Amino acid sequence: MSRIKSVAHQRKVMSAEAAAALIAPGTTLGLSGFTGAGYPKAVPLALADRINREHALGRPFQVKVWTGASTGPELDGALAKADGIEFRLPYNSDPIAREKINRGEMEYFDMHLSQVAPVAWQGFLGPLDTAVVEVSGIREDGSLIPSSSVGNNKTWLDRAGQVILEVNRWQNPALEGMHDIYYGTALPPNRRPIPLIRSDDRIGEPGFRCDPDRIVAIIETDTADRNAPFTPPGDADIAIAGHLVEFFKHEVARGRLPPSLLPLQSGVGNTANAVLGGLGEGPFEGMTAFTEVIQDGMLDLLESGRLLAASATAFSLSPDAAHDLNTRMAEFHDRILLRPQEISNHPELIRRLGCIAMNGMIEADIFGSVNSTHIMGSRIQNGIGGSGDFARNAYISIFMAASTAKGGRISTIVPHASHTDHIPQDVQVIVTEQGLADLRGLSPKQRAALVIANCAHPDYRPVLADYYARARRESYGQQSPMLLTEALSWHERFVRTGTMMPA
Ligand code: 0RQ
Repeated sequence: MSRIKSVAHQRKVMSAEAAAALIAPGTTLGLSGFTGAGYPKAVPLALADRINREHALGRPFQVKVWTGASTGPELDGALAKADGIEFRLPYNSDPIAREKINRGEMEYFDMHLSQVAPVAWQGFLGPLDTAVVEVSGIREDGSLIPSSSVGNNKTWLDRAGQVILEVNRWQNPALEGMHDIYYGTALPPNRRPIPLIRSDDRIGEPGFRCDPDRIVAIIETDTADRNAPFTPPGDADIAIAGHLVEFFKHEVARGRLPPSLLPLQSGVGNTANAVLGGLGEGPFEGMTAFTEVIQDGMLDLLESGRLLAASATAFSLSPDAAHDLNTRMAEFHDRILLRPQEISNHPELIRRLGCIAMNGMIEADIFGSVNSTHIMGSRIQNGIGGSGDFARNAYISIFMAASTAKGGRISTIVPHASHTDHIPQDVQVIVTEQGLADLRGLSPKQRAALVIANCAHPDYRPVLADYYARARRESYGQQSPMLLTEALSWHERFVRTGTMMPA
């Protein structure tokens, strides 16, 4: 049965190829999608085919791509492979697009996820020509039932000159009612407080409004989201989770956190998932989440009853968890809310609710600067995502990683970060499998001593201690002791020899 309940909308149904023909070279697309959930699955593929044909005829054809965050291979992968993306924002984890960016063949503007919608309204990025948005249905009144992610879709639908919709039958009909689309945002000087007091408050509408006159095409699809499987947590992940649970217990015991903790934000990846698993085994009850994505561990916590409710902008589930959720969506219907990312990641809300932010990192330096995005200072991995939105505004901002990468050839605790996304003022706790460093209230010298002692891998700890001891003697200044010629020598050594370890 068609998910399009409005007769006027049914008349706009066409093939993905016909819809792709409506997109002009050089224009800007606002596409749905957030970590492999709710991205359009037919039009980008048809557009990539069209771009390939144009390129074969020697005609240039590229577009500018704005999304919610990462998407799926049918979008970023296909368009990047066709050399079809001239410019991309705000977060990418597709390997083909990553390679193009790192070869200098694609421009990538990596920005805070909360700021994408406001920036689109400010207008300095130019006009948004076409929105391509996946929805799970169209109601009789023409309002749109969102899909498994909300992202920036409200803004794309409001701003774009023309709108192409993909109505995906694969999405569970029980998604209807789980979204909270807030229409109260505005640019200064007309901004007003967002009336959200608790993380699970409903402040908006269950669907998107969309002017039917701007809808130029509707495509019906039946295609699964791309759900990446989680590998079972490794020893390092389990150790990190254990250190964090101990830290939270300690904070509760001292009266610095309530027994139900504060609204949790958890990043993506295996470590974050293992931490959620660890919280499920800890003593905490009545928890809530105000976060960006709902991953497997979050569903387990909801199911156990320890997590009362979760607010996010997207699902980010393994295939097994997605299948499981699809069969039992109704059970979670009233306990999960999906919001626009300008609300799920809103700095003022994060600050006011007092979120506990837990995010992965590439590396941290001994003073607590964190690099979330760049390998050896110059190669992009993914992007800052929501980590900056949360880290700067959280009640406690935590970054975590195994103490080594690439089989021990890289130390993730270094003398000086090769790129900085989060300055020491925004990094309060660093955790590796070796231990946890609570850096709150410490000077740079106190931080360095603790990070080296608690977080560095034993193979690298003496080398780091030696560097720091010499910096204490020879540095130009002693507030943040540093040896300028050696600060990045570990990275330089890795690039030259394949390991950070001195010979
Ligand atoms: O490389 O893929 O070749 O194996 O980096 O690292 O250990 O698998 O960790 O998947 O948790 O990612 C920071 C990238 C960590 C992620 C980052 C190599 C490592 C591996 C991935 P391979 P792991 P994770 C909300 C919050 C920013 C966005 C964010 C991220 C690959 O967490 O993108 O926080 N964060 N969003 O081998 C060289 C090092 C390395 C290194 C790891 N020091 N040097 N390579 N690697 N450390 C969610 C969203 O915003 C959507």
